Amino acid sequence: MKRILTIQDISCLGKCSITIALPVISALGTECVILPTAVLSNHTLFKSFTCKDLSDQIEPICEKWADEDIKFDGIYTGYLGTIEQIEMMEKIFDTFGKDALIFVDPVMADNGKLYPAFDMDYAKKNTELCSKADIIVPNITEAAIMTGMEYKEDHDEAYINELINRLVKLGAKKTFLTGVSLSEGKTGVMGYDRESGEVFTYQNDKVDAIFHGTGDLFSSTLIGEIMKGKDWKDAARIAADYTAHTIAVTMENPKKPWYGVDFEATLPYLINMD
Ligand code: PXL
Repeated sequence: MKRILTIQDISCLGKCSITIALPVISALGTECVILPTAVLSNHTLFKSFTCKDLSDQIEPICEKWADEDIKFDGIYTGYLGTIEQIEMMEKIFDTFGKDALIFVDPVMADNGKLYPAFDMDYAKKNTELCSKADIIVPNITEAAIMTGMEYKEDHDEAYINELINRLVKLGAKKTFLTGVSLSEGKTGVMGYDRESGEVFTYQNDKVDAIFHGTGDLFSSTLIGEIMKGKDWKDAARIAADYTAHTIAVTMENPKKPWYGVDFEATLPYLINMD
């Protein structure tokens, strides 16, 4: 069985980061080892939150795994709390990343804004982490911040191409840009493979609502499908379809929570997707 290490926070309430990565990656048949960077009462889009930083646990935990000679097929980083934690990822990549796919989702912003806990110094460090990855998965806001471009909610092909060109220069082998809307009523993902120069675009119907945790759902599905052996484009198509389907199912739930999507209801659908 393949084994992934995912490094991100535990938001006890809120359906994001580890509470999405663990069930989704497990459901796709890969062992998901977790390294929690912090424990929060809930994600940072609630009106307030508690946060216990776990930075001092990262090194001792990794030492135990190194003693056990544990190997990973993939390392997936998501929301990281601080610049110091990003610096720790570089060491983890050196220790455990030699034969692992390094997958960095530079979670820090959405809808044109940085998340409340972050500033531009953090964003700069996150950009550096992306240059160490095999695969990066920014949304348009994160991509604009990382490349010094203006954020455009309404965008055209020229803007997206420029964003992708600049992201590719960061150095990752594959770049997936999410939240790309190239025609009326559609949204999806654009991918670029540095080795072949191939560009890939996949669009779904757009739902006019904002849901939290959908980026984490997309990334967890994408790496889960890649671990299953799916080609990068098929994996992205499945991740986009699964995310869109989960949003549609959530919309139909009159009692849906405002803070996340009903992915629990759609996991059986994901398992059978091809
Ligand atoms: O879904 C991204 C995410 C992950 N973790 C925490 C967050 C957010 C988004 O706001 O606050 C703690």
